[in-house]
Amino acid sequence: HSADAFRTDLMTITRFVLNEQSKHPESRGDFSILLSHIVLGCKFVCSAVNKAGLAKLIGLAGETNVQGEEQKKLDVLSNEVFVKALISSGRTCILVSEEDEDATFVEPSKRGKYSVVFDPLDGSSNIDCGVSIGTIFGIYALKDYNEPTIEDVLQPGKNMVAAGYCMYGSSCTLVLSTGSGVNGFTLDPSLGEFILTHPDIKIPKKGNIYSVNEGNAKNWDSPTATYVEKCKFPKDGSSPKSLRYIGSMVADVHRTLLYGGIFLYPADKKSPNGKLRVLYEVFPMSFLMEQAGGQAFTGKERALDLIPTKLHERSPIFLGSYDDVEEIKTLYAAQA
Ligand code: AHM
Ligand code: MG
Repeated sequence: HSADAFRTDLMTITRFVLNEQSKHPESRGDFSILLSHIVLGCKFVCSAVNKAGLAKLIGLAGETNVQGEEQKKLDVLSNEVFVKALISSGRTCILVSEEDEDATFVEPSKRGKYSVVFDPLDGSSNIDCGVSIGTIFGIYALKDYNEPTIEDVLQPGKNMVAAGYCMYGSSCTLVLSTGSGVNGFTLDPSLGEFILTHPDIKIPKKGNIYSVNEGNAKNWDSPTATYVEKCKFPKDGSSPKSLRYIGSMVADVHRTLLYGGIFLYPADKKSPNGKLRVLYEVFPMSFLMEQAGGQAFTGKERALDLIPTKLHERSPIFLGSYDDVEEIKTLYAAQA
């Protein structure tokens, strides 16, 4: 049994992506290089997040350090790390970050074919209390990247070639799809490597958890209100669903992916477009959900069909288990 005590054949994320690429003979390894830079950003943020509680002691984010210099907030720091890592990969041409008002156009000498949309540190309300937060990213490939324009990133989510997130939680988990299923990798801190721990993730067809900020219920539209009422007081004899809501999209979506159920950030009277951003929150998570066998719906259409008109546009979103999202779709269809 001693031989089994340690896994000796480790599937790192790099090895995994190289394997996938070898199925495409035309591939020149650009995607692996891009991904390794994203992974570096995730490792950096993970390490910074783990030390965040020590901020007062050692002078981290948002605190004044011993030299009296103002330290950068964790989200600002994370953004800088991702932007620099992505540019230096030499494989990107346009970057859209939640932290930056405008898109970044990479200078011609460092340009490559990929556009990356990302939220470097999502779940801001959870940063200071040590609750799970995450990075979300989506990747487009441009056919021609000599004259990149904003239109090149204002593309429906279904045009993405890859999407993923990294959750900084009780462990650091990176979930990735390159368009053929979803795989999860856990950071082994002693190796500094993400190891494949959740191969081919499939979301349960139906779940028994709903996840929504019920504090907004007063302003919900009727399909959302009806749906949540049914979760709590089912009329068909089934058991009520459990409510779980962390308030970090990455953590709420990660649980939904693994356990099944539905995550909702609906429109309400105060925010007719909901809260979550289309390009770097709604799209990547919708891409992963579909790749895992679930669905993602905006209240009007399949989320990945949406064509964004602005970089930081918002949309309502309902995503999760196939059957649960189907129910929401039926309620919206009945109202229309
Ligand atoms: P942020 O980008 O300011 O961190 O906001 C996004 C977060 C998501 O992670 C989460 O799903 C949502 O906001 C929670 O919002 P609320 O506090 O309104 O429930
Ligand atoms: Mg965010």
